Amino acid sequence: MSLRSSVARLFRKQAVSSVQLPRRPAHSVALVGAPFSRGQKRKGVDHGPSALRNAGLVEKLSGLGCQVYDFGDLSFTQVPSDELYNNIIKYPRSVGSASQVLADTVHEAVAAGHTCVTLGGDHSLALGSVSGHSRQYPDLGVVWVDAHADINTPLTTMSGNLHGQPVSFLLRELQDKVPVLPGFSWLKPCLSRSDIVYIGLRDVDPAEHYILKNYDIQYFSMRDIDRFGIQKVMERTLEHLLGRGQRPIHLSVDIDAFDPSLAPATGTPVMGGLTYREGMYISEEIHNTGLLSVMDIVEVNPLLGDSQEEVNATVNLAIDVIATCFGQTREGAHIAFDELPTPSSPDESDSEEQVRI
Ligand SMILES: [Mn+2]
Repeated sequence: MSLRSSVARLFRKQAVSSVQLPRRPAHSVALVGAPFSRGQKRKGVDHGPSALRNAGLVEKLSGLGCQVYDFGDLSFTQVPSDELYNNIIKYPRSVGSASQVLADTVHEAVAAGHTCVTLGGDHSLALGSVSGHSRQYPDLGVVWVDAHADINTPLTTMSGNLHGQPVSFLLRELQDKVPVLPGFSWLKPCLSRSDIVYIGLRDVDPAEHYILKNYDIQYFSMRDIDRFGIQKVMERTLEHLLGRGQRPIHLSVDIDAFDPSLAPATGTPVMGGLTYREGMYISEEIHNTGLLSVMDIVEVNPLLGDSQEEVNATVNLAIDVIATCFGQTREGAHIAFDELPTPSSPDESDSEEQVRI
């Protein structure tokens, strides 16, 4: 009896050390740098991708068991004379052509079976990433985490910056309100008003508010997060997008969704944003769906921020958001154990005692 259990134990030890333990299926992640800044006016947001890479993003994802395919940083052709459209819209041809390049790359990445992470760059690049994503998965749903709704049309914008307008170009229902800008003829609207949910809004222009209300677009402002709590907000977000069936998720995270105390190095900070814990909860819930297909992380600007500490805090926060979307958890996780090691005894005869767990 005692001998048999000793042999069994010995055998099990060998089996554990020689057999590959079952692992959760690894994500294959395509990283696409989109160092683009012409959708807004601050210098430096084009350094976002290199800041995220230098802070160890690839190593972080690899450590989570992801296979990382780094597509590098896209290079965007300079448009020599990119005049204002309608005396207000800045760099339409530059934004249009960069977004077209990004759309092709994101499409290529998801068609090859990768989950794609686009590193901005400003939020105008969502024109490209959502378009390219929808070319492969026309039924995708978007979670847009942002202080701003980015849904001005070229006719309602007060700043003329295209990073405040991408959603208006993507929504089918708005197309009779949106002119075709020079450089945008390739772009086809690919979302319906019920395909997007906003989280974190707190700086919404009057025309944007009109659009959200009049087109019945689902959003959760910071006030809604205060009222319902982030758990309820995520439950309702996922019910809205997935209630009638599974579909790929496009997560578009503007780092300015977070409170400026956490993410100061960004171009348009707004007081009263997401806490670290709310941001991690959103990311955990997205990961738990198993449906994340493309994510954007945008508006990290390493040239803003009053100190290196502020820049590092912003960059590390962005990395935590990405890592959490790919399985980093606050409660811990394990893939390398299926049982605990047992102290070995010099006398095999009493091993039965020790095996009892
Ligand atoms: Mn934005």
